Amino acid sequence: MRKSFVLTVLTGALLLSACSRPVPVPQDGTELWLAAGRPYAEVLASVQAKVDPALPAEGFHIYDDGAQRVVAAGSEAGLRYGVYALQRAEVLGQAGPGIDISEKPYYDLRLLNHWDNLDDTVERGYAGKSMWEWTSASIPEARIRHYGELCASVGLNGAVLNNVNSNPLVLDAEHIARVAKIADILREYGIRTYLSIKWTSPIALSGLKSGDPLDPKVRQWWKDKAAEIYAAIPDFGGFLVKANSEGQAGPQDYGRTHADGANMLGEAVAPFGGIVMWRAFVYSPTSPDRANQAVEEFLPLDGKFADNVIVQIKNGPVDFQPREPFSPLFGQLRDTKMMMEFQITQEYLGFSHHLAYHGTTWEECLDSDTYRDGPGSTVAKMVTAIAGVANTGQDPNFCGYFFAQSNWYAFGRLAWNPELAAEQIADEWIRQTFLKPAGVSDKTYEAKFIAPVRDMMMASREAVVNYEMPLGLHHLFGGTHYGPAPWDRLGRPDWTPAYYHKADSLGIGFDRTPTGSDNVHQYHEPLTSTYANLATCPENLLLWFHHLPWDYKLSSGRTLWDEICLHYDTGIRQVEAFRRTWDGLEPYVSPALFAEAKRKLEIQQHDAEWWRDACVGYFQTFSKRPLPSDVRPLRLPIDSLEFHQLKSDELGMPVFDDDLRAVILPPRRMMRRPQ
Ligand code: GCV
Repeated sequence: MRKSFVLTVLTGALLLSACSRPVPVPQDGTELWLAAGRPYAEVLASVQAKVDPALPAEGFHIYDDGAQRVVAAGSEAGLRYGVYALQRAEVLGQAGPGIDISEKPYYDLRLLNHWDNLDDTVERGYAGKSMWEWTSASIPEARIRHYGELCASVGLNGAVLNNVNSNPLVLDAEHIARVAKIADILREYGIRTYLSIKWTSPIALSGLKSGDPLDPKVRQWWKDKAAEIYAAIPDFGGFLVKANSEGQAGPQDYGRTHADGANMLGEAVAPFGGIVMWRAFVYSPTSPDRANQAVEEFLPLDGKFADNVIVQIKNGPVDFQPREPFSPLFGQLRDTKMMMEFQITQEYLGFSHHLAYHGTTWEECLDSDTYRDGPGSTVAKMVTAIAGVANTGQDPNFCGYFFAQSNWYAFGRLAWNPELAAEQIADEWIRQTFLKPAGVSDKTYEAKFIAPVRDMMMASREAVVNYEMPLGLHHLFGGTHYGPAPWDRLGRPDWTPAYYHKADSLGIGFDRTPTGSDNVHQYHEPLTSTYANLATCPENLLLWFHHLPWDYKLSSGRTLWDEICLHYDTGIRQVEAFRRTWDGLEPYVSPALFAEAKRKLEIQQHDAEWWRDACVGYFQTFSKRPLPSDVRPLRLPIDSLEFHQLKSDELGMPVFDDDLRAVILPPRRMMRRPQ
């Protein structure tokens, strides 16, 4: 063969293989789910946009009038939602001729709650410091605009800017002026601004002697403060309040009720159309079951809240655990407006290190039937508004991990329409977030990239449940809420894992049946019986409701002990599978995103093993049983975990060594097991 021919053949072969191989498009995750669509302005310019007051205020109608595509909406905000809906439809391939999409939001209030502090730290934030940059001289306008676009694109219309553990200074003149500037930007995206207040603000800011909600001076102070805020921010949304909870003061300190407190604030903002979101996250250290407390405190107040007060309730009765049943309060209040509080930031699900898609978590909760008004009384129908604790920070990708962005997206989509399926939302998110590589057919991309990523996301939350706290176990966390500490039993009881798992030589689990705390009676029938009865209690909530012997037989025929071990091991195997899947996706995704998830998944596997070693190792000291033969042995002896602690940085993030292992610090005093 002549040399030139050989070269030609080789070059041709190389070119051919290059053409048939996908060429990933560079991207770094900073465009979030707006990456794949046409720019908003371009979509807007391509349609006839019109406001039609006959349509629902935030609703829209996208249709074709001959050759002209029209987006009609009840308001400017609705128009924005419609244009973003069209952008999404284009990416999803649903915007062909004859398009006809009419939508309006299910809930009027769709809010993010930012737990951002005035010193720029973020409580339970894992994406850097506060995105509002409270301590800087200027307002981070570009970031706020980007945030506004992202929120508007999924239909979110409110933001509480600061932490519920509020600093009274947020209500001083300087901060009100700053908040007004932020509100001016957010308003352009249809987002109303709200603030969390500290109950004792009148004392801290003006030297009043009391915070008693029935004291005329206190009432006047709040009225004046509301007037001051509304003078600066005419469309200010209102207040979010954490009172008499976790050391925060509240009306009970003055012998008054939550309703007295909420109504006083409600009265202050009512003339301006404002609202008060009063959190039901309350629990006293002396109660026999923290899960009972919200109902115990709030049921007697049903019907006593003012019209502009909404009680904001966390999805579960304890605290954003990887799995909880829905809070029974959703089924108990009848004459009080209720609002959902989900947690988007992954306080208990591996921070921004673990892949844990929450679409499935929230779908499970929203679809749960409370039976309050008979069958079909889903949680979604019981609430009239919805909030999510944000996972945003100054990180260029906002969330610290591009997979964590999917939870912000999913929250927005479910807030718009709680009937959407988690799987559909994951699918939409993938198609909008990742840029399809060149050289790949739609069919191949679908089969080789979209489907595997979607499957990973859909399985991810259950994987976390498996390796952190399966079968209804909950709150097995150490101090930072990142890693396991099932042995921890010092300090306030209901802040320790031992209070929740109650492991002893006989068994494990929290008895919430009538022989225990009787939490089951806070649910309506048939749930009371379903949960109380071992034959019908869902196995994924078994140890939430029951204390059971180690040799209790589950539906698999295995003992409880063996199933616990198996679930932890399964969780690790699931993460191993995610890693294999992700490694196979390298040809389809940008090098930056590929590397990011590769590293995070490695951390996730290490952490999953750490959880297994800690929990199985610790519970084994009670069960005194061997690991089942099909479960892999533990790697770390329990003593090396139990008497050490995790090193974390100033944001509470764990510190990893070069091998991506969490750095474990030398022994500390507190975690001794009682003899
Ligand atoms: C903002 C949990 C979290 C706290 C949080 C609290 C709340 O206890 O760990 O960081 O405080 O919930 O929701 O008020």
